[in-house]
Amino acid sequence: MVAPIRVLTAVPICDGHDSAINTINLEFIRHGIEVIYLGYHRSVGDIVRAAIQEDVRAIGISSYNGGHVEFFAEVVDLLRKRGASDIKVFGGGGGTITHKDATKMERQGVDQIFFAGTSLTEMTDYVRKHYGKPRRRTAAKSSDMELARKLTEIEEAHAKGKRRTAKQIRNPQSAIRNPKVIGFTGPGGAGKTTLIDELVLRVLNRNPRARIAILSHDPSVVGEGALLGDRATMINSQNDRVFMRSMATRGQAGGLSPATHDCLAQLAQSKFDYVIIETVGTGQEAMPFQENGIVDLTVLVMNPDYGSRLQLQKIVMLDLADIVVVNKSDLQRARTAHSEIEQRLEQNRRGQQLIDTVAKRHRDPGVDRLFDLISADRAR
Ligand code: B12
Repeated sequence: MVAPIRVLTAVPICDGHDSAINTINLEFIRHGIEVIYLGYHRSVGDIVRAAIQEDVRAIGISSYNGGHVEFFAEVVDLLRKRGASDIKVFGGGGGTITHKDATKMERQGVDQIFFAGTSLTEMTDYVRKHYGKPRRRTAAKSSDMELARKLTEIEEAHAKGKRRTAKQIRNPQSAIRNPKVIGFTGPGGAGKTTLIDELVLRVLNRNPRARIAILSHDPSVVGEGALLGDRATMINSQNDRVFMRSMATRGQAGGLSPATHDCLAQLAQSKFDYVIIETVGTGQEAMPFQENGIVDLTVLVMNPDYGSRLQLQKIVMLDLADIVVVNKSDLQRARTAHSEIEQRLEQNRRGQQLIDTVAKRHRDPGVDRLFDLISADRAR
């Protein structure tokens, strides 16, 4: 088995035209490509940082609001400055990018511009042909790049059926666990990513030297391509003190990837204060952090709209989580949800914490409380 091609896609700053890239992302993932989607209104710095951390083969930019000649050139330039010229740049923007512009952009180092009328198949074939072969690497120029490449090695080793890379990663139990590892899980749409992003902001603000790693998971489409879209929701995590890696489940059920443990072991040996793992949106039976010692603390994030009280009896993570969060607690059903979940947790007699949050709200007191709980044992 060969690991899927990974590309990053994004729309430039001051540009909200995301319809084209959404269509293209979907076509790519259907053809076995893993797409890390950064969203729209993204700066050159955010795009290049994400591309390096995700160790992608190429960056696909969709640009409609003008300024494309300069914007694409700045991306190519910053990649070069950061020693990441092995990451290629391509893109399109319908009729807003003229053939004359494209010629100039290609001279400036852009691989290819696609014009109006190009079929989705042509674009997919291009990516497979040009970004599917092994690449030549130069020495890593930053700690982010070095770490990103190690994570790629781990994922590639797993794709070939090997659990460990030649570099002999220690397993999570024996690794020196400096960072606090926190696992976030819960159903899709509960607001896990937004909540994590708000917690990241609090960590960054409280400690000006703190560094955080995030391992974020999204499902692979029948074991092949995947849309890794959590970065598109992140605002505060677009920061040089945050190392984020998006992982596809690559055919494994349960919320994590086959390579998660080894990647976590690698991160545990790097200099982070916190490592946050976010699972895919999970179902009632999921126990993603059951394997011994994988996390220090588990947080189950729930949406108040889980259905009837009976549904709660079936959610296994309600027995296992250290903290249960009812996010979107501004919704009408939230008070009922809080008391139903509270009663359910009381039956466990484990002293589990229950917190209400509105993660989308800035300075939410519930998120502050959650932050105090998870950072209680960390230096201020
Ligand atoms: C749909 C659309 C909108 C929608 C956007 C919806 C959305 N969420 O994306 C809405 C109505 C919201 C909108 C708003 C605006 N729009 Co508008 N919009 C368009 C429109 C009609 C189509 C663009 C599109 O999605 N095409 C579909 C894609 C799939 O096809 P394509 O463009 O031919 O692209 C091909 C290739 O280039 C390639 N491709 C494209 N991107 C990428 C990326 C990669 C990685 C790859 C591999 C390939 C690739 O894929 C296609 C293959 O055939 C264009 C006009 C036009 N006909 O192009 C104007 C257009 C882009 N908009 C324009 C403008 C001015 C605006 C507004 C500023 C209008 C206003 N005054 O409010 C706002 C700004 C929005 C914002 N926040 O940025 C102008 C831009 C002018 C310019 N740059 O000089 C255009 C050109 C219309 C015009 N003629 O004036 N817009």
